[in-house]
Amino acid sequence: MKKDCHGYWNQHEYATYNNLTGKYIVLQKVAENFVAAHDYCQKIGGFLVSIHSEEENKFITDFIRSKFSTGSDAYIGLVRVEANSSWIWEDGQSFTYENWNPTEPNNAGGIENSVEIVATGEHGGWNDIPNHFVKTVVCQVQCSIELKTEAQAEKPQEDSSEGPQ
Ligand SMILES: [Ca+2]
Repeated sequence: MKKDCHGYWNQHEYATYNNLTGKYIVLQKVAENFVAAHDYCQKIGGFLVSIHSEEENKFITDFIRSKFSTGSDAYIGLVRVEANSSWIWEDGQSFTYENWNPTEPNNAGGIENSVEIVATGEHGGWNDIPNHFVKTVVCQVQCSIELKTEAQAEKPQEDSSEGPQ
C-alpha cells in the first residue's frame, strides 16, 4: 500500500520540507559508516543531501540542531570517488558552493573521502572524514520520486554485502 508522499514526510519526526529546494530533508540519527548512510537515503527514495547555498546550509544545520539537543555531525552527499580526485555531489548536481571549516579539507591520513556537516557548531562548517565513522545522516527526498516507506527501508537487504553488522 502506497502512502501519500507529502503526507508521509510532513508527519515524519525527522523530516522537514525545504522551500529553497522543493525537497524534504530527512535525518537518520545514527549510521555505522558512509555506506550505511548512503544506503539509508537510497532506501527511502532519496540521496545524501547536496547543498548549494549558505541559506540551504543554514537550514540543514538549524534542523539538525533542533532535533538533537547537542547538535550532531552528519554525512552529506559530497564525496571523492578516488583519493585526491575532485569533490562531487552524489546526486549529480554541480559542486559550486562550499563551506569548509578552517584548515579543511585536510585529507588526514590520506583516507578522508567523505564529508560531514559539523552541526555541533552553529556555522555548519564541513570537514572531510574517513568512510568508517559513525555519524548522523542528512538525506534529501523529492516527492516526485516513488516513495518507499521507512518500514520497507528497514527490511534487511539480502544483497547488501557492506551493511552494518
Ligand atoms: Ca578533515
